[in-house]
Amino acid sequence: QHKMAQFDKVSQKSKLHPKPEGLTLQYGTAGFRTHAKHLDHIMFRMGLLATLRSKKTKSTIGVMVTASHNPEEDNGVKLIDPMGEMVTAVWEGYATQLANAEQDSLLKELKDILEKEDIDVSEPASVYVGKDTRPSSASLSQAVLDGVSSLGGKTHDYGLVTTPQLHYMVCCCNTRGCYGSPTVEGYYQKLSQAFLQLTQNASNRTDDQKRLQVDGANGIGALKMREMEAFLRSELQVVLSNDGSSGKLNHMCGADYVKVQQKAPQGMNMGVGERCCSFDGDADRIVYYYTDSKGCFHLLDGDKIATLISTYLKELLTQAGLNLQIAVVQTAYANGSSTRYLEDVMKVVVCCTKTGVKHLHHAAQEYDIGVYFEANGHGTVLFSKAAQKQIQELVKDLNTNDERKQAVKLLESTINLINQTVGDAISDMLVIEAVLAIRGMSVQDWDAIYTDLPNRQLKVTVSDRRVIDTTDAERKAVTPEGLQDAIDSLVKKYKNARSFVRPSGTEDVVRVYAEADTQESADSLAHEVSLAVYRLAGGVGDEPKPL
Ligand code: G16
Repeated sequence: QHKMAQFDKVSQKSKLHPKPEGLTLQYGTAGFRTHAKHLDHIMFRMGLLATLRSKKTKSTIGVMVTASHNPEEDNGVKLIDPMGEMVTAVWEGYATQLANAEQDSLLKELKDILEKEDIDVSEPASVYVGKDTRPSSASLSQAVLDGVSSLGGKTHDYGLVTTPQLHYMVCCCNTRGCYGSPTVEGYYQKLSQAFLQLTQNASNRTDDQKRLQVDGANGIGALKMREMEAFLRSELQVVLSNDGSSGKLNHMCGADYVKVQQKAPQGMNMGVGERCCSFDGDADRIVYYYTDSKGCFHLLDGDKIATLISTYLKELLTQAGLNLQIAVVQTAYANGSSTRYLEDVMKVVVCCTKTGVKHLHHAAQEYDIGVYFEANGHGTVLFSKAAQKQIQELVKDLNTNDERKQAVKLLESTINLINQTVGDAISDMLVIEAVLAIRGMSVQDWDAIYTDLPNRQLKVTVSDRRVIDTTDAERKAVTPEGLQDAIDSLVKKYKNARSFVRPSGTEDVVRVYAEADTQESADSLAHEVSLAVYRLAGGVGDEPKPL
């Protein structure tokens, strides 16, 4: 009886969020993402799915309404599993199944998932919901809330939060507060305390050294940075630009723009040599940069961040006498110089996964300490339970005058500062600032650790990007026929060259990456490979032009 009433309610409510007939959407790199006008039914249905997932896991699940780095007109949804991770591949499949069911078969698909997963629909459910600052996010997050309540789930609407903040809340809730307190204030307190503890170990920094220019991408990260500032007690002096008061989200600013264009964002007044960083639209990515006295732009991307953090952690482990294995997880976009440095000089394990934090996160969980970063600045550090326990016990065991004590305490505070649930621009920024302060390094010292190979990223529009299939962590194209051979022979023309192509999972484009010994070569290789994609994979519009 109860079940029937529940299904009736879903059926009634779903009519308020109808699916346009024939529209099919694929679950991409980080969930569904497209123009906001196509997403109302998706949001309602992801509310349903999160409720089922919550009933199944008997835990709180998160739903974040955001399209992160995409243009303001787009939107999207990211689903968060109990410990703050992305949902599993099987549930991605269910997401696609529900998203694409025509209106009259929605209940059938819903019941199918209930049956396959042996879920009792009368179980309680709890879903946390958050949204970014896009104009469309308000009504779309309401659609999520409607979906949850139609299946009898409880919701907590966090309103405007960064994606990593919502991941943090979900993890706090499901660990019953062990990870922290599930409030925005709890997040600021946990991170700022750890940051202040770490920076106590830095000697006499000037105000200039404490100063950091932050480009907020005109998004949620800017709002949250403003809220957090007071907690940092001037140990970090943030100069915020693109704070959303006038400019458009991600337009000529933000981490993706800076990384792909390899230039400073608009709206930032950069002094020579000054340390600057950019967040993306939902503040889960960060890149650093500066311009030198010749006006030359220097980018410190996710690869440089991974190198800085893993060098610091490795040193602390040695000082603390701890035998824990560090690994760095990258993707095909990692600059060849970074991989060489990590393997040959630092001698850490390096592995390569497909694009998408869900893949990197998973790989990083295999090690005592897994540092994972995509070149675009998306990443974090994971400490295994056993590693955390060893560190915490050593802090207690060691005598105050034991010289290992300081290193172990630094490790402990670093664990508290890093958001282990997902890449987090604010948390990563604080870790980087603390590491630079403790080691007395300038952004230039950090940049000098290794020199990037010149590289270029381009986009090609094709009629159906699914014609490109890849293997070997996306480094080789399997289809269309002849494309990989064409790339191989183009790469041979250049020195220290490498190139690959892959369909994007967040935008309707094919991405092309090339690196080589000079910028001219990287640009020319990227262009030639783009032409090969255009010709062999059904390019639309004008042929790609040389840079
Ligand atoms: C998302 C994913 C990232 C991925 C990026 C680009 O980032 O979370 O892991 O690198 O998309 O993916 P693709 O090349 O498939 O379009 P974000 O920050 O937009 O959520």
